[in-house]
Amino acid sequence: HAPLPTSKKEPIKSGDVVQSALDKTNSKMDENVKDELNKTGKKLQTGEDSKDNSVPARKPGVHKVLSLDVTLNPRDANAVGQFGQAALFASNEDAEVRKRWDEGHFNVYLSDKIPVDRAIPDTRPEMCAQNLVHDDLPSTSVIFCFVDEVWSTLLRSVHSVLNRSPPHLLKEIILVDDFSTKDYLKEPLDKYMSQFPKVKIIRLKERQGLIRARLAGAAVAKGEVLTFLDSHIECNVGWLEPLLERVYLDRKKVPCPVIEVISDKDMSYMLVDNFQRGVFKWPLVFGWSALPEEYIKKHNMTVADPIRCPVMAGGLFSIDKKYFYELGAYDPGLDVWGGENMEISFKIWMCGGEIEIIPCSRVGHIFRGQNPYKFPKDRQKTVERNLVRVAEVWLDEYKDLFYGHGYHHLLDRKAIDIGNLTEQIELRKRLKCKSFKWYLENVYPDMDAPLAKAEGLVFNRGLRKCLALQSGSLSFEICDLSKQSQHFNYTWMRHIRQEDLCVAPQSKDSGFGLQPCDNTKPELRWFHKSSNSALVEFVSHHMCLEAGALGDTLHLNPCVPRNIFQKWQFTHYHAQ
Ligand code: LR7
Ligand code: MN
Repeated sequence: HAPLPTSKKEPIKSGDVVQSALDKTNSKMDENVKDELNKTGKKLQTGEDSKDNSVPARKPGVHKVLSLDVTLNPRDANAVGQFGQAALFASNEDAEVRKRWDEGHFNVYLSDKIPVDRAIPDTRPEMCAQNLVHDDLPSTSVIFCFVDEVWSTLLRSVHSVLNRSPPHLLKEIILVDDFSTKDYLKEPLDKYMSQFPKVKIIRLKERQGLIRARLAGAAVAKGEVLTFLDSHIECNVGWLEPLLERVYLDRKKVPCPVIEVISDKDMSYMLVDNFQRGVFKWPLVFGWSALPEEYIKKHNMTVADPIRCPVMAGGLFSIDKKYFYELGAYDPGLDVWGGENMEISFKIWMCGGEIEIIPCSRVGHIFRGQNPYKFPKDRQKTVERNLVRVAEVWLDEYKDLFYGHGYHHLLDRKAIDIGNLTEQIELRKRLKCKSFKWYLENVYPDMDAPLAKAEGLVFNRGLRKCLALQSGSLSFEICDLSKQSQHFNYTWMRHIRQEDLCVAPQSKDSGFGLQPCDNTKPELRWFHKSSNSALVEFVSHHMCLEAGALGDTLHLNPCVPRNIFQKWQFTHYHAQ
């Protein structure tokens, strides 16, 4: 499930909140600011941006972000959870809390008690309220997809958009009902939303999953920009303009708000740490990571500057609608949940765009431990299948790292049907997207992505000689780094490989051979944990590669821990 960004988790004091929110309120356009700008020639944004010469510079914006928030003086200041504070419940309500938990896998009981238009603390960095944006920003369609979302959370999401977005920039709110089963999401929802002319509801006739549900929403959207949000969020003061401003400055920028944490337990709104960006680890697992201190210094970054992100979390972002379609939108072959954030992230970066987190735009999201809805098929298999589609289209030779981190079994295409990828591969060609190598070097250089687990000479400790591949067969030689014939890779497929040939156990008696490498053949794989350890045959699990004590022969023998003729060492190890 979605990982939490780090947070100091300081409780919010209501006095502070109201005061700071009021201090920052500034809903009138400020002509003086324009003059001031002209005088000082001050730039709108700093950081990475100033070094980007690919787009013609636009003149700076002229008005302060409209901090519209009709909830600042809430009608029910004493209500539970008001101002984003933790809502409490008495011990005798415990059973009720438990009972309703599974409806959303968070505290549904409390959510229902909190006003649907509660105030939340304005958590933006101080300078955000002073930032300038353009008058003629593009309008946006906000798209919420949902399946069996909790009533009060869905409403709070919609209200937060209505109450905290400048009306001229909010074209519409599109609710895409991904075939929910709950009755309250049918007529009652229609009826409730009919009071808001901007809210439209689309109902899917069968469960499509969030990816195709978003596509259905995008297909009817009329705004120039699409803004996707999860259906259990609260948009903060001034959240929208900073996102649209980025798209306005460059239509290939894909801005994401800072995602803050709404506690699943007490529904409190929690500030998260600054300078966090979206990254991934193998096998394509999303996570947060703080920008290194040196990077912040080197780029002179302030807490309000956009943060370039190798990948986005997935659920909350704005994108120019035309650009979204130029990119081929999402791969419609992705099912239900998962992987689409990787797909769109790689696609954006490799095909000429950029993903950024905009600290002046903040949206709270309820992070929860489990998906509260059913997966039509097995959850794990669904996500794995989505990831394989992404890996096969976008990762080039690096897809071995994906499979090599616990997903070897997905190489067996008889076991999983990944569907047709022709269109996705064609799209990548047509868009002339850059390689994954380029992406790693330019967008995510701190990612460790060695193409082999180990490489170099393969030294046998008992024989004190190295493996060599000479005229089509394996033998031992005095170790010599300068000889290519002694160089092997221990790959992520767990192959012992030289060029296209892999070390293969042929049979117990007839010695060893070589076979053309083939990722799908488990019999070509060897376990090798660390330097000076055994090479264990993958299929049998207890047979080890052993050098003949008298010379040039190789055998497959039962593993014996103390046998040094079964101990092997590569020159370099990349992964632990
Ligand atoms: O079949 C489905 N149909 C839907 O309409 C499944 C889900 N959905 C809806 C659902 O009701 C919700 O509004 O899609 C939205 C996202 O589903 P969640 O809230 O269960 O997802 P998540 O928050 O656990 O997961 C994150 O990763 C997902 C991967 O597919 C999506 O990209 C989510 O949008 C994404 N959420 C965020 O980025 C919020 C921050 C989380 C983090 C990190
Ligand atoms: Mn979510």
